[in-house]
Amino acid sequence: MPLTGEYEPSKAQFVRDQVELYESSDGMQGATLGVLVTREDDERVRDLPVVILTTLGVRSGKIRKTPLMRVEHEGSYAVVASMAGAPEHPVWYHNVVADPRVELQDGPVRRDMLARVVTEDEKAVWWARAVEAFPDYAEYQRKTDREIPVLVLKPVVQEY
Ligand code: F42
Repeated sequence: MPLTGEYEPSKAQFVRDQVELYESSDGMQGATLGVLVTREDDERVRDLPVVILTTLGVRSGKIRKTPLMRVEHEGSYAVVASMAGAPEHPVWYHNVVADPRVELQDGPVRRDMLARVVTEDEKAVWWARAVEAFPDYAEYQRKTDREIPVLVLKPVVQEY
């Protein structure tokens, strides 16, 4: 069941713009982030895939939308509350902890999902997948004492 409510765009212009472009182009535009990736002796800018997470504002109850790096494995996704290694969690993380019903848009496909914070071995597996998808996560974790949370999203199975 899709989340309902009034959409409140982010205060951050680049976030608002990317969400707008992503949604208005049905995920065909604004769906990547240009990242300088250095691997062994190869360094180049790669366009890495981005998804849009929709959450319910924990205070406002409004619909909030956040671009995040795409980390997918066999139909499940991880979202990483990295906030570029800032000392505090991003606001969207608190929204999801308060209400795990989220929507995820991956390109043209939007799905209802349930989110769960993962820990220990399960987190280690998803963290490795996340760093593979977006190497900067490793750098972000190195630069902060905050343990960067990882949440796994699984599609909601419609009961009939
Ligand atoms: N951020 C990540 O943490 N991980 C990523 O993988 C990631 C990838 C990414 C790719 C592309 C891109 O353009 C941005 C990317 N970001 C990534 C940044 C991400 O989109 C967010 O900007 C960032 O994580 C910060 O999230 P935030 O939720 O803290 O955003 C702030 C700026 C924000 O939008 N604040 C809103 C505002 O209006 O100030 C409030 C949003 C909100 O949910 N409010 C709550 C409510 O009830 O409505 C109340 C919250 C409260 O406690 O007051």
